[in-house]
Amino acid sequence: MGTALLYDEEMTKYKLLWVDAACKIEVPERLIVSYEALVRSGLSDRCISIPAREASDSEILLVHSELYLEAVKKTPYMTLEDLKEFTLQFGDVYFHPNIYHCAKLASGSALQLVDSVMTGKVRNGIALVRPPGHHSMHSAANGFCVFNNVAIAARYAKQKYGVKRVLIVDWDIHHGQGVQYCFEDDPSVLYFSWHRYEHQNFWPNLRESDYDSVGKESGAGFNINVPWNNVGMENSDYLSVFCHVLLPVAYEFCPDLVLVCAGFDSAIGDPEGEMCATPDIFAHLTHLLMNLAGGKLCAVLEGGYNLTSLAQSVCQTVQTLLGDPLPQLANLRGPCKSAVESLQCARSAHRRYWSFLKHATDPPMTDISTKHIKSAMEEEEKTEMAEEERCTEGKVWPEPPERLCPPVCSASVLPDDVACPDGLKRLSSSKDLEPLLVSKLKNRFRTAAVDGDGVTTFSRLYTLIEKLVANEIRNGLVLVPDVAAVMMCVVQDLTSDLVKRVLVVCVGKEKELDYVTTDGKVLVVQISSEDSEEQRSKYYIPVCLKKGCSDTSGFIQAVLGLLLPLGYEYNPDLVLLVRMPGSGVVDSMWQQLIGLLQGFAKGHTLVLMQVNEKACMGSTASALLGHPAPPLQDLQTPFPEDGDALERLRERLQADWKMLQTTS
Ligand code: Q9C
Ligand code: ZN
Repeated sequence: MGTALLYDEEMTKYKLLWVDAACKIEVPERLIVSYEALVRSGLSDRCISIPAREASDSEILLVHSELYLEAVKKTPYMTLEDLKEFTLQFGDVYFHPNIYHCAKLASGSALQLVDSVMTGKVRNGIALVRPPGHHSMHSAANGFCVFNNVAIAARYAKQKYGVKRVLIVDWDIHHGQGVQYCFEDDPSVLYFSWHRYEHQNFWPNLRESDYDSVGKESGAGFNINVPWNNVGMENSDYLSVFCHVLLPVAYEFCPDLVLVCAGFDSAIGDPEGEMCATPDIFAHLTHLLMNLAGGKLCAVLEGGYNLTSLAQSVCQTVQTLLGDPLPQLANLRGPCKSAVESLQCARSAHRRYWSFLKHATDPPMTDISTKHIKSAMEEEEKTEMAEEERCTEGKVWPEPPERLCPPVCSASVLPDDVACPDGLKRLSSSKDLEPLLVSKLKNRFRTAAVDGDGVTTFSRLYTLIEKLVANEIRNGLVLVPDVAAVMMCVVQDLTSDLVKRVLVVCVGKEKELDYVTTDGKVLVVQISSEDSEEQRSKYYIPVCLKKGCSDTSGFIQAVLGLLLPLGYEYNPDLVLLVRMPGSGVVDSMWQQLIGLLQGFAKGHTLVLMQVNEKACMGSTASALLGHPAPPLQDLQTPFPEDGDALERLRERLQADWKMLQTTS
């Protein structure tokens, strides 16, 4: 199952034919550099190339009016003067004799991509298209857009494949008002958009782009706007909104298909967005969506006007779709004040519709009332200040680091009588451990946790860890007789010399866990039904759920709202995932967890399981090999006390962990 790439040079063959300051940034080179970067990096060769096609009239009419389609149809025969005049009835868009042809190809490319994904020809894919789509409306072109490629694709997927729920994630820096209008009253399509807003001072200056446009009638709750009221937003701001707004709702919604309005004008260096998120953020945004809908994700290009950051961002997105390890994001500082305000307002506006946001706290009254358009002067001052504070002029940023795939994806350390799951490489030989380490381990052990000669498992395990650190193996699965004891050894003896920061995720009860954490070399997050004792270190975070790990709703809430932001801020070099015997975690949740944790430590995850839990080896192996997790279906409303407890825990930890901040 691969990744589809749609591209047709024909879509580079239209351009602005007159002078228009607003439109001059939408150039054919946008597509050329994006594609060339994919070719140069070898990524395009790894994709499955799918031909574009023209969308048919009836497909375009799924979203647009006949009158509008007929009008656009005439543009290829217009004179320059006619084109100019035709253009005048719309906002920030231009026409060209070949744009109708390209617009049909752009929409048709999105449909070809949906076909490839829905028929199982590929797992996911991207369509590099021009013109973009998300601003175009029922009867109007707008913002460089002619036909609404993604909106058409959503209706098409519903009609042709009986898809029940479509999630549209619009990470372009402009509000896709065309998409919002299209699905405003439709609960089968959940539209999420973040966008530069500046209290309505930024284009398209619409009142309805604010956080309080939540959808209408039966579609109420299915439109999510997160307005950015400042420029200069960074990686932390984007990730915070994903963890605390989009993902909880997306998981509760449980889409059958994810469409991305993949605009890269939200990246650093873009003249429109003026944001400061780096191109590697798109690797993480993509990754965070790849376990929804069983991995069925279609990205369709929208904006992106800095050719350098556009090309880099496209490559990051495609490389993630292909399953390569994620880049580490260092120094996440937590969201800025303005971003916290925005995400708090969005959470608050949606808490009545989504049980996963039910316990969100209301913003102070000053934030909740929509601010009016400020005077031009006041606004200018504010913008200048914000820019000075955060990202300074002359935007330069380093090229994203290379994302090297280890020669082995997944390895295992198993007792000799246990068969190795398909696709995993069994580690059977290993070099001898240092005598000092052996005596340490022997001291640690009073139990029969070690096999025959006492150290074979440990020497294999040590070899595995060395190979993870050396990037020779991406991840590993380890079966031992006593997970609790081995976890202790891994943390205290086997990783201490090799790894700077270990994130330990403990699924289920283990009482003696707290003493492994002292100096920040280890961060322990434990999810169980065990009521947490009072002593709390910044680096030991027990999460208590009423029904423990068997309650998938509470569990996924804890993962999205706590574990992910903590992991991003901590930025581990190794993730140790420990499955306590009898934790009760269900298979699909376990796979989701493994999938999401792959975003940390360049995918270096070590899964520790008890020998008597062989039954879940297959699903563990599948997740480690990068197969998408099955969707979490029919999630119940979380227990109110769990939602409450998570919210309180997050509030308490906010002082130490800035990425947990959801309130100002
Ligand atoms: N500086 C897309 O990114 N011009 N369209 C705004 C304010 C319109 C953007 C002028 C920008 C349209 C797909
Ligand atoms: Zn845009």
